[in-house]
This record gives sequence, structure tokens and C-alpha cells, in this order.
Amino acid sequence: MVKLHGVSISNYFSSAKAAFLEKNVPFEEVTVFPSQNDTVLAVSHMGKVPWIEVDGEILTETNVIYDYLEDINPKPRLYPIDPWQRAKVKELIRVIELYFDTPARRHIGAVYFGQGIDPSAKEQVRPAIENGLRALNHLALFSPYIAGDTFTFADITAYFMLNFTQMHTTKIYDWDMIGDTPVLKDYIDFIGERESLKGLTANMQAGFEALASK
Ligand SMILES: N[C@@H](CCC(=O)N[C@@H](CS)C(=O)NCC(=O)O)C(=O)O
Repeated sequence: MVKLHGVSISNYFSSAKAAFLEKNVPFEEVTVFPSQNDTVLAVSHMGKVPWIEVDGEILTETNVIYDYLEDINPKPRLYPIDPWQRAKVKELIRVIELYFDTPARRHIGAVYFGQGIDPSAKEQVRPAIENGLRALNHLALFSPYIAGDTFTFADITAYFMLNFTQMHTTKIYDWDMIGDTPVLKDYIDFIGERESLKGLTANMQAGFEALASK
């Protein structure tokens, strides 16, 4: 059976796990924190989670894991068949990762680990996320799913990355990024009702609160 390694507090791990659940691909979950120690680096070259293990071989990178799941278990489809529509789904995934998760992550020490706020990050991250919002507003269809009338991997990424970003904007800027953007709020509320996502959000939140209280 495929093993999925990582930890529930991770938005990337949660995305990969939601993809397994949506695809109905059986998997065994192995809890491991990201680390730069030799044991983790021996399998996950950047020391990040998630990774999957298939017959003793390792595969990293959440989007690549999406692609693999789509190939081994085409139905239910989480990418459109049409090449253009498929590319548009991947574009959304890329934009959300690069222009929400990546800038927000610069505050991870302050948000998750009780470290001080980096002043240059404080100055630069909010405008970067505002640019991301502009891009998302341009690209997302929300009709009712992010890429159109069908649930795709982009919805999984959007759900976890935007909620992750929201934790940072709230804590660092007292900015309710999702609440202040009604179309996003309606979408996140709608998509959050999905069975595969509900439990994972609760797990992420619990992990976050446990860390924040330390
Ligand atoms: N590009 C990777 C990113 C994964 C990632 O950043 N995971 C975070 C947890 S949410 C991590 O392991 N961080 C530890 C680190 O950056 O060293 C993917 O798509 O899977």
C-alpha cells in the first residue's frame, strides 16, 4: 500500500491527503515532521513533507503526487481531460502556491513558532499577497469551483493554501483576508463543506493551536 508521510499541521500534507481521499486510493499515513536531519534528508531531499513511498521508492512534491494519483486512478478525474482546461487548473495551482503560500510562509516563525516578526517580511508580504489576490480574482471562476463547474485538484490547493495564508494575515496584520473578500469567503465556506476537507481542516487547526500554545 502507498505510504503518505508528513504531518497534519502541514497544508501541503493536508492537500496530498485530501487528494488520496478524493481519489479513493488506499494509503497508510506515517506521521513525520519536516526536518533537516539526515534521516529525513535521506528520503525527502529538501527535508519537506509530504512524500509518498511506493514499493520502497520515494516521490516528493505535492503537485507531482497529484499527477501520479491522476495517472494511477483516473476516476474520479481531478484534472480536466481537455489540455487547455487542464493547463488552466495547473495555472491556478501554481499561482496560489507562488503568490499566497510562498509569501505567507515568510512569517511562519512568528505565526507557528513564537518567533519575532521579521520587519522586512512584514513590509513585503502583505503587498505580495494583495498581488496574489488580484491574480486570483482574475483567474478564478468560482462557478462554483475555482476552475469552473467541476471539483479539481486546484480546489484542494486553494482550500489549504488560502486558509494557511489567512492564519498569517490574521496574526501578523490583523487582516481577515478571506472575510474581506466576499467571493473568496463564499467559496471557502462552500468548499470547506466537502467531506474530504472537513476533517483535515480540524486536524490542521488543532495542530496549529497546540503549537501556538507552547
Ligand atoms: N514544494 C513542496 C513544498 C512542501 C512544503 O513546503 N512543506 C512544508 C510543510 S507545509 C515543509 O515541509 N516545510 C519545512 C521546510 O521548509 O523546511 C510540495 O509541493 O510538497
